[in-house]
Amino acid sequence: MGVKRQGWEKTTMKILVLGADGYIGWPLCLRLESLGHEVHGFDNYVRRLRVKEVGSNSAIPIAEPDIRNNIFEIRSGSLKYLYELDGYDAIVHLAEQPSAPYSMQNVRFACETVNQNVMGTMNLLYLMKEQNPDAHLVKLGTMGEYGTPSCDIPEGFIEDGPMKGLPFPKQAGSFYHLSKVFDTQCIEFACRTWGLRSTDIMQGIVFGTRTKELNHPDKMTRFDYDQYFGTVINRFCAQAVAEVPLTVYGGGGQTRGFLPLKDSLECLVLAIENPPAHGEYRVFNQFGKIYSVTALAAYIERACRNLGMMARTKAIDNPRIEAEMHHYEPRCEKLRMLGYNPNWEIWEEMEAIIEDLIPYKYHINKKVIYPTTTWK
Ligand code: USQ
Repeated sequence: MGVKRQGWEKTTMKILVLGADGYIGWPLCLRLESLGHEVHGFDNYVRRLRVKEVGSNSAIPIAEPDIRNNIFEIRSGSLKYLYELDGYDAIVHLAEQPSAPYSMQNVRFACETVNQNVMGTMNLLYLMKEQNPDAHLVKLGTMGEYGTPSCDIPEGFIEDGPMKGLPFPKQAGSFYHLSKVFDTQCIEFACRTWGLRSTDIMQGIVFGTRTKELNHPDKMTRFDYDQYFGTVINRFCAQAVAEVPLTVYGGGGQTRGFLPLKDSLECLVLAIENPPAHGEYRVFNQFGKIYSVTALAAYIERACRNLGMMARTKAIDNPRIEAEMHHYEPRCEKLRMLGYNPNWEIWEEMEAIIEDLIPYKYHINKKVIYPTTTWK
């Protein structure tokens, strides 16, 4: 079967997805396979354990690994035991501990996050150097690496002046985000020194339940809403469905870039199918639209009204140390140049999530929603 899209000459690619059981990894595997690529998945299933350990669950039930494996096979194991990288065109690295609050609980969780994330990336870089230096590493970083500086945020590199071309300074807001800053430094170093090639994706906050491949109960991807693994839009949707107040932290002026899950897949596919040159380290800022937390809460209220429901908002003390009123002008041009065009309305996306959660209303554990971990 031949597929041929803009800028990409091969008919199929051989792609390894690390973190294939995750919120993004699972639907990404299904998407890449549906595009005709040869896809191999790898995961150690630690996310499932961590969510259970914090007393939570995926609001939308997900298939057990053996059932998932009948749909798409995921090899089980830890990144450090990954040994065979030969022959892959692209390696997508999503296999990290993704939660800022989880990393901020205490020294144990901070070290666990930094250790696993950074060591995983370093092991992978060495393996690529030894076995497959031509492969394209697509690495999931985060917009949170940049923090919230008072100037506009370029895509990875300073664009003008005497420091033009140097990496843009990072000012992460948690040990989790810092682990990604160090990943970034390692990857840039590996490209500069060993001639590897990579796209480092500075992704914003992903939300949503739907992609076109998630069309059967056994194919659903996880949906977390607890204080650690839920992110703000998904949490607010679950809170509205569970009829608890929306947890706006502090002043609510915190502003971030967001994109639906379907756009995250589209952007990752664009990066994979349009690889950088050998030895190139490139950075994509990956988000669709920018909102403040207060604006999101207002949109959730609107989405609920459209569905005949009511959402209430409750400002609570901010458990994090972060700017609550700040400049936020990050650029996102490279993916737009490859064809990404965010074409959705936020309240419609929220309505879809809420509709998908309503059947599982009594599955949502209200006890794991309120934040107890603080940055103080
Ligand atoms: N927030 C609330 N109420 C909540 C949850 C969050 O007001 O109930 C606020 C937070 O204080 C923060 C903002 O919403 O200002 C975003 O918080 P989040 O938990 O949705 O996102 P964050 O901790 O930044 O991390 C998430 C993912 C992470 C990814 C990052 C992208 O967990 O893996 O790297 O989003 S970004 O935020 O662009 O760095």
